[in-house]
Amino acid sequence: MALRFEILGRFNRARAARFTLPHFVCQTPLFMPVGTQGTIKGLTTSQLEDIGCQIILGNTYHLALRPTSELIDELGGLHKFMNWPRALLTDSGGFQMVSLLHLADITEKGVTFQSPVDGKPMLLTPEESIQIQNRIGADIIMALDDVVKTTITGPRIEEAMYRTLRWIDRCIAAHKKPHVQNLFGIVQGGLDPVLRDICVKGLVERNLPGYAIGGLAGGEDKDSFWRVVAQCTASLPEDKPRYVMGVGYPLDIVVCSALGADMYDCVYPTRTARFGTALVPEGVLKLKHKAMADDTRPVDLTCECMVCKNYSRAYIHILVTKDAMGSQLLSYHNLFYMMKLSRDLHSSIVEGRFPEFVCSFLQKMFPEGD
Ligand code: PRF
Ligand code: ZN
Repeated sequence: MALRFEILGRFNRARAARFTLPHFVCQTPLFMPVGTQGTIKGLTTSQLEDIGCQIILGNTYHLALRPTSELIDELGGLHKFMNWPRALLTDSGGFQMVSLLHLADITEKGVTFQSPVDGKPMLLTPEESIQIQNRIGADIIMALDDVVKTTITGPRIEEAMYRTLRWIDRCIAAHKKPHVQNLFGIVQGGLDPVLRDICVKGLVERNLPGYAIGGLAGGEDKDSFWRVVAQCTASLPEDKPRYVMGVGYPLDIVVCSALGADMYDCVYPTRTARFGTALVPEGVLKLKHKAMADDTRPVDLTCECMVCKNYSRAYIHILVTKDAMGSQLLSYHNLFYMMKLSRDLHSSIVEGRFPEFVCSFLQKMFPEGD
């Protein structure tokens, strides 16, 4: 195992930990920004370090197509290639293919899809996904899973869960670098508590260094989503990290952390920035709105980030439709907000004031009389 996970504090089910990975010592709960082609759109790696980013997520699928995993390997791995000294996690690729290309087809062998580069049919097997991720060299690599939308029902959910369990053994067998890279398994099973339970038990038997809860944040209602998280965290091992995949709304991160989850990733903060939306304690602020045109205040009056210290809403309002700098500044602010949220969760749990933090978070987001 190439990680250490030491719990520093708890509040009921919530935990704060020191999470030691080969390239960085992280504090949990933590949020991972998503970088597709080896970059977080709009930010340099030194800016990511400045805002306190500890670990970023890269997508196997994108990196394998361009610049190719062989080239990344030749250049000394993704850390070196993208000039990022801290921790990295790569996702296995299946989910991206299924969600991006509707042409993807899943069989027992793996995921077949048409290459967006030349249109040729390609097959991503569990073995290949791991081989590619071994070449890329991230601190955490993800098993190839069979992901189905939580909004569908019927035997497909069960098939995908059992296939994910069969594939985990192929992933484990293919993994050549367990001493430097941590392979996480992914719990599937839709919204069915019986299937989720079978999947958790099956993965825990394999004694992996960490576990992810997959298949969520795909359009199901909040009650179902939070219930699956609560059920899985209740039966996953206490002393291993738990990662809820694809989750990135601040409120969901607060709720899932209260339920005992430790890690999150999402394109939301950077994607929404490109549409002119800032994350603020009150919820969101739409910088394209007419009212911003003559608003001389910073994006968030309480934010300590470089953008809020130096620029007005009026300035960003102009930029947002005219220049890439607009979305760059908003991405910087939004990721700063996510990093601060992670730090606040960690310190409030360690210092025994998690309930006060959650109350004040909710009061700002849902003020009385609104
Ligand atoms: N599996 C993988 N990546 C993912 C997910 C998943 O279930 C999600 C949740 N929908 C986001 N990213 N491999
Ligand atoms: Zn700011």
